[in-house]
Amino acid sequence: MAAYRCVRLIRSKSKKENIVLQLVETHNQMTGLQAAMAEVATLMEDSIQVLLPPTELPEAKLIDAMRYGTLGGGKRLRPFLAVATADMFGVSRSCSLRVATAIEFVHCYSLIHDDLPSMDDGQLRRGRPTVHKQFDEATAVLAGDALLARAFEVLADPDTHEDPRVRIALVAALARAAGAHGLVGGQMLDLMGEKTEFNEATITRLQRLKTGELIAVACEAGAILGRADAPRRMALRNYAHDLGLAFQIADDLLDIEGRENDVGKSVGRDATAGKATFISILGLDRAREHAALLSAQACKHLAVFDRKAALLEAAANFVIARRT
Ligand code: GRG
Repeated sequence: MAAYRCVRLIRSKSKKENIVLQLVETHNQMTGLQAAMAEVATLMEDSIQVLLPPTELPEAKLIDAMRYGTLGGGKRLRPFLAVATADMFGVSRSCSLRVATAIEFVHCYSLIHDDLPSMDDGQLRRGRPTVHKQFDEATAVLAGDALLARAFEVLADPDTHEDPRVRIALVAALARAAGAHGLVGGQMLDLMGEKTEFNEATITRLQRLKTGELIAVACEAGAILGRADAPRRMALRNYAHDLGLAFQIADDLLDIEGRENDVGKSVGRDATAGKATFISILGLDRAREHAALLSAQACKHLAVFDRKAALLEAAANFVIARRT
């Protein structure tokens, strides 16, 4: 409230005052976003606890590894996007949180598998030993597999939405994003990138598949749940497309400039593996500029939603400013 009054008091009179006004608005936007992301992160912990309860069955070790790989960490960006877009269409939180959790299960599965010795051989994830370090390699493979299956089980459950057509649309969208022309296809290109020199177009495709498709489905899921019309669904896809690429460039920058303790995972791995990234092609400065451009472009796609999309706009600014 005080910050709002402050904005009103300094209504632009000069260039300097305009800058101050902008700074205050950005600060307000980020504070609102942080609160909203923290809220979703808390709700996600509860939702994962409910959808992945501990067990004393003989396969408890597998469930423990799934819980270890999903609970207690991460920015929960994809769940936030799913919940925020669903909120825009007035969808109940009980539905959107189940969808957000399913998407996070797929994300966590991909991180667990990406960290395996046969892939990136990561030792640290979300500030803790990776799943294969904490348990063992075979358990990490199985935990990832079981999380992927659980994601679709959750979406197909009538508790997620009463209309089977909506549930099928959600299953189809997540399957597409997770599959050969999504996450897994992107990971394949990523592995090939260690031995092949990719041009900018192929790197863009790699990143769109590996990172962008899951971010896109998180945004689209809210629209599917809210039975949004085609133009609104397309606007969200376009927003997510630019957001995903901006997010990936920020991730590449963190891999070079971030400190392991802040980022919570091993850094410097792309350069060590000789992988082509946006930075190896564009250089640091142009990559940073490109990320800022994509973030601004992402916001433009939201015009159709007016102030309803304020949190998504803030998220586009957040992904390029983040330190973790
Ligand atoms: C193994 C099928 C398979 C896919 C792996 C997700 C992925 C594809 C690789 C992860 C490696 C990586 C660093 C990708 C870049 C972008 C990315 C997905 C970063 C991790 O996502 P964040 O920052 O992580 O949202 P948190 O921990 O906050 O959830």
